[in-house]
Amino acid sequence: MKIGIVCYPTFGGSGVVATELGLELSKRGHEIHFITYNQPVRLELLSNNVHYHEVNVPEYPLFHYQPYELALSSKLVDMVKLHKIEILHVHYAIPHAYAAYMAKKMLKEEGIHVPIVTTLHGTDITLVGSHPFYKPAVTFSINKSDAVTAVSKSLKEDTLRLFDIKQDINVIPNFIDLDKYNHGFTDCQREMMANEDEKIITHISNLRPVKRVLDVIDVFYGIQKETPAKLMLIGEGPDKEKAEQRCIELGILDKVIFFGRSNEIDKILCFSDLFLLPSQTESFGLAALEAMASGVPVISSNTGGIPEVNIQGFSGYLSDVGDIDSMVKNALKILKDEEHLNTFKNNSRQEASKFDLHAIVPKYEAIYQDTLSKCLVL
Ligand code: GMT
Repeated sequence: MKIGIVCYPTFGGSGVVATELGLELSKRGHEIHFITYNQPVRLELLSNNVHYHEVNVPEYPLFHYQPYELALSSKLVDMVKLHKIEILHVHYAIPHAYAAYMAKKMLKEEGIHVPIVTTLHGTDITLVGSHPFYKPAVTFSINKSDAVTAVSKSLKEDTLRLFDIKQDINVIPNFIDLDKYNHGFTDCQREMMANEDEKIITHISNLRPVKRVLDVIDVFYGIQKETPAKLMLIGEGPDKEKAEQRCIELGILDKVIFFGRSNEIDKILCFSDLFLLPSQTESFGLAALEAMASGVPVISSNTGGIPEVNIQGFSGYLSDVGDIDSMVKNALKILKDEEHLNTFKNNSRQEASKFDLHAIVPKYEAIYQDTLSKCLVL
């Protein structure tokens, strides 16, 4: 199949999932066209089967807001025609599903039929999409998609609760390439990061308020009072300064390493003992899954789709949002001795293997096939 993938090219989970999906589909013989405003961060290799088309938005002083949707739908029209793309898969409803619908309509005028698959990722529904300023357009574009998928059962329920949806929503969970995590690094440079007796605690996110980064710092503060530890904080975002300030207030800045954005997450996870994800809301928690695949147990909140990934008492523990004491207690339970920690590490790997891309990607292929055959009938 010739598949056009629209996503955010940034470090966010939706862009990561879209990119990894495209790369795997290309290995399975499909021709993939990424259409977005920058080369996606995890898209390192372009090949015969993997193409990237940049959406340019010319600046014009009249516009207070540059019309990205317009540029995107025009680019989609051009690329579908030029490369004979058969199906468009848009990740994140806003504004991708809307722009794809416009492209579909324009193409129809020229006798070209291209169905749209929309994947909902979370904040496009729970935080941004349900805002009254966007809701009618988001509802419309979900309902006008030819197929809709959501990354967790919880996100499907949220979507049905928050919007008037007439479409079936297929749950296809996020996935990971387990081969990437069975690397057996020999250069796992733990000693550069911490002393032998120190536990390594890690958090990775875009440091937005929804991630509750101050909770990460507070939980770490509680942990290091009881056992020697270092915190690795990976990511950039609006709450980074607040996090640094909290570390200064608590007198633990020397125990916290701020990495900024990193493309070497697997290398950091390989020496981590525990992952913290205390989010306010989280439709899935891809970062937690990536940690688990590296054998890192997870202390998380119990919000949204996280319980579908992190299993209570097995791969980690879940607490109510903001319950720092419970998170500290649970973290110490896992870290209390090496044997216990190793059991949780093994369990995490085992649980993560349920999300192997070889099991999940065919589900998307089946949706494409099904959608294309339905559109042929119409
Ligand atoms: O979590 C983020 O801040 C990024 C965001 C995104 O849209 O890129 O992530 C959402 O999609 C990820 C991939 O499906 C999910 O793993 C995240 O849970 C979800 N984030 C939220 O729901 C807050």
